[in-house]
Amino acid sequence: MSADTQDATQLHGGRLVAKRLKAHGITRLFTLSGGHLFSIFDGCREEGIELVDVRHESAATFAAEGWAKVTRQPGVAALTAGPGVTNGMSAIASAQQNGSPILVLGGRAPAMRWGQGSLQEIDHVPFVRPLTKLAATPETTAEIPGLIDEALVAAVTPHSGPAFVDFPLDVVFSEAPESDEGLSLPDAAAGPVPDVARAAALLRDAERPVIMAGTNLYWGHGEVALLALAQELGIPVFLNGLARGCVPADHELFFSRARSNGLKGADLALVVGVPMDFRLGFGQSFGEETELVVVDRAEPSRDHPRPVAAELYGSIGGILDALRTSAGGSDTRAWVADLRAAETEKRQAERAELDDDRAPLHPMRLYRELGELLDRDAIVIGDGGDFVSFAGRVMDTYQPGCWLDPGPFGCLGCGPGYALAAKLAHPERQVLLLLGDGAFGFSGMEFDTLARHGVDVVAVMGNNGIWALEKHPMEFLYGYSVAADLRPGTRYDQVVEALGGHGELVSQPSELRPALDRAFSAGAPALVNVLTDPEVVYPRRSNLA
Ligand SMILES: Cc1ncc(C[n+]2csc(CCOP(=O)(O)OP(=O)(O)O)c2C)c(N)n1
Ligand SMILES: [Mg+2]
Repeated sequence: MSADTQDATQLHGGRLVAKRLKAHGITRLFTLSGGHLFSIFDGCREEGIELVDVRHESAATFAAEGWAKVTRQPGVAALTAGPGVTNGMSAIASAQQNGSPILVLGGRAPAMRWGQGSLQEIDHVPFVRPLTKLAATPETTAEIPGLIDEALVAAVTPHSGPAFVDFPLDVVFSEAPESDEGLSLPDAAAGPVPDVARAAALLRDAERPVIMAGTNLYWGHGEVALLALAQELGIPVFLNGLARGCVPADHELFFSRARSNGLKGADLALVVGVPMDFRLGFGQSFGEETELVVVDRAEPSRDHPRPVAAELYGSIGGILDALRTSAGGSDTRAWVADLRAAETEKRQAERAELDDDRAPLHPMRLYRELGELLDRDAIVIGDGGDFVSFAGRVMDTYQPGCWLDPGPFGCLGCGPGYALAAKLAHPERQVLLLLGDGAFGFSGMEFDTLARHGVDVVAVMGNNGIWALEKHPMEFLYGYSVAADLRPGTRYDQVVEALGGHGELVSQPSELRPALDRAFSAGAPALVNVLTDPEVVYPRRSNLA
């Protein structure tokens, strides 16, 4: 041992964890208790990192993901050994598919007894590794600070995603010298800017260009460059995932309803930060003749499902800026006007549903009234089936990080964790959680968490008494449905009241606005339980492939 290390203060492993988290600006740890985590809790207490304790590890991990989604900083969860970690698996997979930078800390049975059958002993690393960018276990206490740094660097390096470190009980309860040195995290907006000449030439020749951008635009902080490019060249923009809000919904170049006209009719599409997965029809959402220029933070993890004309990987902002300064382009005004006409026509066609006066309510009626009372910076979270599909279609987003859905992994139950984190990160903003009655069952107990921590999220439930997104398709395919019904009219509002929140029941359209106003000023987490019509079928082509 050198003289230096002998002189350094000895700290226990949990404190070493907390010191590195703090050094990277982490202020909160989402968790659920377990003895394996006590030294990490103690370290966080000493370092001033707030513990936010929830009712299920899935919620802790979704909260870490939600934190990342609304702050673009890594979110951190601590899960106890064995079942704590296995309970977090769905949320880890979700973070992987959303590219969300999170760090999951696991407890772990003691190394000195490994293999002898300690309580909650299981090797997490082999089953967590396929879902993470790094999964590791320190063998000594002294390795802890370096491993925390490596894990955070892995989580934020493009493509960003989850990282996992578990801590054997004996290793994390022992002491090692404090170390102040460490890695710094890469700048999420930085990266190489490859030669854009070919893509710029394609863009210059395009008469009907479009931009289709998704989640990695947001992770790569590319929104300013995207808007500048779109405005300078007059390119219509379509957004999905976390990119929603990167161009405000009321911008003259933003379109949503006219998506198929735009993507099918384009001669050139800039596909920015979004994989051509099922959400883009595996590439078939674009026209057969549409040439594709792909821009992303890093090479894709899967092959593109159709040929692309150019691929540019690196700093999304840098690449879009380079395209803006070197491309130039043709006059797109007629193309933009065509799309605007289609957009306006489709929005007008929604009017009847938005004004629908039926009871139980049409979900679209609810979205009209919600749209009227939300601020531009409100954070809206969707957790449910058809209820959320309707919202995704009609709710407008004006700022980045204001629309959180489960993403391609589609895991029900993510919402309360996301909402908890969103409101903690932005206490001054409205946080609206849209919940299906089915979705509520996965993490409804988190209303207890919200109440205990004084986190005033407003949840609005579309309570149709069914798993609509499954029931209607099954009836369509088989002529009947099974395993698709819930109890009609369940008083989830009373459940929330019993947990310390505010509850409202809405069964008539006229009751909606007053109930929403009371919920937003309740001074407690609230659930507005809106009875919605189970006969309303979401117009869906396919939900499986
Ligand atoms: C964890 C998980 N289990 C099951 C599903 C399949 N699933 C997708 S949507 C849905 C129905 C959701 O019902 P609800 O939340 O009541 O919303 P509704 O469709 O009725 O509006 C189901 C079961 C899923 N996506 N995630
Ligand atoms: Mg339902």
